[in-house]
Amino acid sequence: MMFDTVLIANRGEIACRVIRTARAMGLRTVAVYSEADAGAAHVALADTAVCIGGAAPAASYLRGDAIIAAARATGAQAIHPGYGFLSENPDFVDAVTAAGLIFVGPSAAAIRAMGLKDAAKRLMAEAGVPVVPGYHGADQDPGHLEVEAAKIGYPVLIKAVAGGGGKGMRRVDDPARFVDALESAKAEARGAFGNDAVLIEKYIEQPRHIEVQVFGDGTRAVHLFERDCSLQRRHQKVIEEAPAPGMPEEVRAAMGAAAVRAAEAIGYSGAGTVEFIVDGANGLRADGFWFMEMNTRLQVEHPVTEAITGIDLVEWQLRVAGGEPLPATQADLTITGHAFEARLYAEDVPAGFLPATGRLAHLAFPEGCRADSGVRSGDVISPHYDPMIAKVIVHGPTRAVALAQLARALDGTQVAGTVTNLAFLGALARHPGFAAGEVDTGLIARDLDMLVAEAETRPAVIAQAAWAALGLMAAPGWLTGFSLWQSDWRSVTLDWGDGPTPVRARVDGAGGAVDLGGTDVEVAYGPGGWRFAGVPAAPWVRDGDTVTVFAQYGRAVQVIDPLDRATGPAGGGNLIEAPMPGLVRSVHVSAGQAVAAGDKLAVLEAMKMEHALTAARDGVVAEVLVSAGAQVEAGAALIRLEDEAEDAA
Ligand code: MV4
Repeated sequence: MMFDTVLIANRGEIACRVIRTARAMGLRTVAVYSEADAGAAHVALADTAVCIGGAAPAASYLRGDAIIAAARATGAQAIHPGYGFLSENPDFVDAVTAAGLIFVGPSAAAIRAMGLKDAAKRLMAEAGVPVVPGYHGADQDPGHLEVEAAKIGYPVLIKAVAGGGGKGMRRVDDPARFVDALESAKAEARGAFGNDAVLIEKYIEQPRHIEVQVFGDGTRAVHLFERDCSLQRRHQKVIEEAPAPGMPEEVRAAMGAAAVRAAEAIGYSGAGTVEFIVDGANGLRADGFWFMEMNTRLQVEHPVTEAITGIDLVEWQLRVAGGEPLPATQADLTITGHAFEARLYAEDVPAGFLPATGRLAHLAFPEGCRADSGVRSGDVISPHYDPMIAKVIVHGPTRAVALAQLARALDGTQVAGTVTNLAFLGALARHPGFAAGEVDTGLIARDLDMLVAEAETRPAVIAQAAWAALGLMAAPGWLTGFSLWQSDWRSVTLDWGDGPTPVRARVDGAGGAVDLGGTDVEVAYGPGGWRFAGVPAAPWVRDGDTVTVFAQYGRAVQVIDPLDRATGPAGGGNLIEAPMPGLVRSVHVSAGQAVAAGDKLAVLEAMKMEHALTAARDGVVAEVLVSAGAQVEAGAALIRLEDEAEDAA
């Protein structure tokens, strides 16, 4: 190899993933990190690490100079960019090369050639790669573009040449709307890319996003088959698979050959992806796919290709960057089975997929899947970067088996401490249309409501949370719940999404029941441990006042501290209520008495503990509603303070 040390200019799961392969190849690894990532997994994984700046990407991961300086300082002879950040920045490639270092990826020229959609399409057309019928010329006069659109035939798509990921795109069905749509697309492109040039394409009605993995050595290239990434939401890929469902062999061969021609046309070196748009209207056809764009980097979803080919693409990247020829011929490469990847994000799906943050109190993945993650239990999901938690990858002998493995892997994935899109991924993995191979880019949008609907938390799950909150999950000792006179009822206030709810649990040695207020859940301890409503207890964790039961993709149940309730003014701020059922041990005030915030008003005995109920604010006692010795229910009013206005009068 031409180098023995590689610097990974990235963070999160891809940095960890690259470090693992580099280390397995006997290379020394250098991580770079922002101040916000000082405790991150990739820093711990590398042999050495260098802080390159502040949390914002522009202050760290996008600072090419700091990254190159870090390489020099640590003796790294090569830099792997991962994806995103500087991975497709030709000026960075030039700077790396000028510094006498090796960029693990394509040449700056290849990146530039694919950087603008119009030039890329012209180049591909010359190389005999099918491109979407349309106009991608230099003449941007609106009148000329309108004529071109009419020649193409409506509906057409106006696209920003500097665009990507659906930005600066406008569909036009009615010729009368063309000029408006053109202006709007150009305005968006100016704003987003500082370049308002557009191209026009025939609109492909039922598009499927099928991309071909290619690998070149600068002269020749091979393809490693296709990935179907049609399951997207707002141009964000959610679940990817390889190979594409319903792909006939001759179409696979035609797309693969076209992708190889594309790569060889630009002297491509390293891992790349040729993205096609495919007409999914009536089966995949050799005349129904067209070049969209070429991604000159290793992509997020590369693991599904690794699964079906058995190739480690990062190993190939490092070997070819180190001067080796292509590690395989096309004849060497075959497809085995089927693979899926699901992208697990910290995001609030019901709130519209808003990015979420939080500290991961717990993160664990089941057997039977590959989980590429950049965070561990205890890590914080940073608000500065993409809130990806992990990629869950499965590989099976057939698509049906792989999909069942994906569903099972998602069921067994345990995340506590932040909201995630896990339930959404699970719903997709069990979506009947998806299972039937009807992957089209509109699937998620069409069935969004069903996919984001949150199932009610099962009573057995809440009951287990109550049992855990009360500290009863250990194997029952013979004294547990033992009581001479009556069943040992214990109370706890829980909130599983419907607001604070008082819950009571009766413990009778190796069994009992939980009263959820209207629903009773039978509890029993047997050889397999606790069962709730006959269902074995699910794995669970407690983190502070949150119990997370890993059932139904994870249900977080808040344990409401009764004292918070007592001091939190209830009933408009005048009533002090019993936070749970109990015995009034003593009352310390009388009507008309002035009290200050924090003064002890009464003592309630409950759950074998004495709870002092204190005034939440200064005020005057209006009425004492109970006396010592009284048994009270949760929520019973004990003391009423006068309205603050009355006091002021
Ligand atoms: C198209 C198209 C229909 N016809 N081009 C979306 C982002 C970029 N990758 C290209 N995209 C599209 N280009 C023509 N001529 C429909 C889309 C499209 C899409 C394509 C693949 C997967 C998901 C998509 C979601 C919306 C639009």
